[in-house]
Amino acid sequence: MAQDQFSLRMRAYDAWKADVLQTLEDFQQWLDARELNESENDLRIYETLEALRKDRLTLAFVAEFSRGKTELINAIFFANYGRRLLPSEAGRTTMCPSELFYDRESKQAYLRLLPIETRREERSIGDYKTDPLQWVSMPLDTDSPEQMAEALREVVKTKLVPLKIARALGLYDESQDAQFKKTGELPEQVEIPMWRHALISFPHPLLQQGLVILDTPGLNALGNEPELTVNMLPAAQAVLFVLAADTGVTRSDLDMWEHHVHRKNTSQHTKHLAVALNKIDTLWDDLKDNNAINASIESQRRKVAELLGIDGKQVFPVSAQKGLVGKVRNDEALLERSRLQSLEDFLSDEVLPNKLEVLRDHILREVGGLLEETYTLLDGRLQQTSKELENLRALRGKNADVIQHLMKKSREEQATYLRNVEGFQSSRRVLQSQAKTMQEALSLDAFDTIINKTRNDMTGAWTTHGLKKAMQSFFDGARETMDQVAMHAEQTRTLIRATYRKFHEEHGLPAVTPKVFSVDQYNMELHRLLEEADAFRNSPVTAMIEQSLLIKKFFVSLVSQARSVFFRANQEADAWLKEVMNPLVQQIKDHKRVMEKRLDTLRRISESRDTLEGKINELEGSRGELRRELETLSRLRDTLQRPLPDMVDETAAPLAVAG
Ligand SMILES: Nc1nc2c(ncn2[C@@H]2O[C@H](COP(=O)(O)OP(=O)(O)OP(=O)(O)O)[C@@H](O)[C@H]2O)c(=O)[nH]1
Ligand SMILES: [Mg+2]
Repeated sequence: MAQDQFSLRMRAYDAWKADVLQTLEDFQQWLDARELNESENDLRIYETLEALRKDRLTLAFVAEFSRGKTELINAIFFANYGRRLLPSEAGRTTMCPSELFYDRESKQAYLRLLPIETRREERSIGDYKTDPLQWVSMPLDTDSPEQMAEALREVVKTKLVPLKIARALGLYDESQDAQFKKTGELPEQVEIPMWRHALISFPHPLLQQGLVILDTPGLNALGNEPELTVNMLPAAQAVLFVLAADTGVTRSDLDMWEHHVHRKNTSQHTKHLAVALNKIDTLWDDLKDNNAINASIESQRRKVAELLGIDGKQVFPVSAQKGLVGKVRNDEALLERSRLQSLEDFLSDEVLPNKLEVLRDHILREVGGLLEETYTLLDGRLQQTSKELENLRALRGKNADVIQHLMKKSREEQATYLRNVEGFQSSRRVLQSQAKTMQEALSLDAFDTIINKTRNDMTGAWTTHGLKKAMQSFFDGARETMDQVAMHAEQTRTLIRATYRKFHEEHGLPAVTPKVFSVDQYNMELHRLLEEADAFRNSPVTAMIEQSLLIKKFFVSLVSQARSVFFRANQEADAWLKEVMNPLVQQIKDHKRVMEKRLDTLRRISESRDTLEGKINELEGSRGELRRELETLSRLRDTLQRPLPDMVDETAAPLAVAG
């Protein structure tokens, strides 16, 4: 059945992750056992392992109200419950954003609800997530779809509150109230959502494998809760925008698409955007033949693509409702007619493999270099050992003079080397002061200074123009900092490069290209936030009169996002500075030891010629050992770089990727 395809691939993806996880753990142990593990490396591997464990695939459903988001989610993912799991019958409007996922930390499946009143606080939803006590929690009984469906009805609940309260929460605005426009009378009571956000955790296999589904409410929620557009949607791997065939593309659909969903010029390399043209069953007509019906569906698809300015391939005509019924009743013909499969194929053929690639790139970026460095180091040791062995073999049958001469030469080499190491120590000090400048520029203190300045600019300047100026100056400040950091990083790298080259050329240490630290990614993220800010300024919601609360909210989520960009840049710079010299330091230590050992060997041979054969045997032994270690390391490297599991062949056992 159609759903199995996505599940199957999700399982293959999960198996791949488990395999990589195991490999990394092996690598970590391997390093530990050989005392090759610097604490920074340890941390890096640990963080990569954590990132793998926490990896999630988020799909967000966005649309105007009543287009069928919730029904689509029910049909694609939860048809196996044999009923509508999430409330999506007529008149059941989703009132708060709902995240469906699996919380490994909790033994009990749950529904957690954040009271709407928290909108008054200056805390982000992300922040509330770390504080379960602020949520109203209800257990979900996974053995009873009825109990679950019943509990999940909470997300459609509303309540009546006095006008003043609705205003204070930023949930009433007369310019949006049709009733007020008609009668000129303000309501006494206003209907508002009961909850601000819902977290739904239960052990569904897909969710257990890391799928997260974000269902959003259609009614103005994107404008009301800036955190959704600033943080949550950009973090999703795929956003599914839903339209309905019976309403076509309305003005408000277009507004939402332009202001919140479709961003031109934004880097969307990790993100997919697809449009579901839902409710095609309303075009089914018993009096028309199939060809005519298909032609009208095709023509709608083309029109939608044109209006939204996207490729027709990104538009998927479907019927969520018939798809759900088809699956529940095992009615293959109906399911096929619903065309749900093509949308599911898109998720499993495009979104999922792309996610895997992104994750693999991340892993290789984090620990791939470490593996290479370790390999280079051991390979360097192997070369040294072979050379040493050759030298010793050449000593067979040589007289005492030759050995004396060799000792003298070795001592001289050692002295030059030690002088260079001293030079190295002083360039290390230069490096440290460079590093300090870099870290200061990226510190959160520096960030807060930029923010405070902007905050002052913004106080009282709640006009669109004032807002534009303040935001522009904030982003200019942030960009300037990043540029400075980039400059320092490049200077630092040049210095390190020169040092590496010196040791390579003068002492034959293996050539290493030092790691690069780039701020490009962070600049890109800041740029995206700036675009987000522009879109927000230009959106119809911002034109509302009562906007200061909203702007404050927007600012809070924008700042928290930018702050996290700075924080990550800071952490990466920090880790980079700690690590970038490690391979060289390690090699210098290694080389020093090799030289000492050589002198020692020569001394012993000069005292007793019997030692020579013993030493040769010893070196042969360690050469064999090194070769074996390099093989192990290659195997680990191969696992990390192994081609993506073949997801095309449906008949292949999905778990075979581990072998
Ligand atoms: N005919 C038809 N009706 C559908 C289809 N999908 C959903 N509906 C109906 O459309 C209405 C809205 O569906 P929902 O899934 O609640 O829509 P939503 O986009 O989640 O709406 P909000 O939660 O209000 O934002 C319900 O009455 C559904 O039964 C479909 O494929 N065909
Ligand atoms: Mg809904």
